[in-house]
Amino acid sequence: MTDCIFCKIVAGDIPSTKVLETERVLAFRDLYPKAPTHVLVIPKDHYANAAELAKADPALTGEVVAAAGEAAAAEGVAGTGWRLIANTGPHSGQDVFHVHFHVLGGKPLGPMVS
Ligand code: D5M
Repeated sequence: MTDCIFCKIVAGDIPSTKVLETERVLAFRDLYPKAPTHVLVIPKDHYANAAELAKADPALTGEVVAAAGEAAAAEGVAGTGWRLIANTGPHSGQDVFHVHFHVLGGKPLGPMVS
């Protein structure tokens, strides 16, 4: 998608700090981290949200979730624990409409919803 910021990151048109990359998945550091560890994990192909991704390609959904675990390990938080979040739609506060899973960790994260 030409107007999608994460498609531009996949294409290399916008810089990112990569954590890991596979044939179909990219993980990179969030530009505005909400925790000491904050990585975004995305499929390289464009889907608007997690529900669309899961419906269209369950295998790719699994690859993205597996990559989230690998990204957590690569960032050193596999042992202390981490949170996986996919904001979906207006009430969630989703800002970027290329599905992305937030990997958050590096400190006790507290309640999930305030
Ligand atoms: O989260 C969208 C996330 O995307 C938010 O945490 C900021 C992050 N973001 C936005 N632009 C960039 C770039 N260029 N690099 C890295 N991270 C970025 P949402 O769930 O949609 O609210």
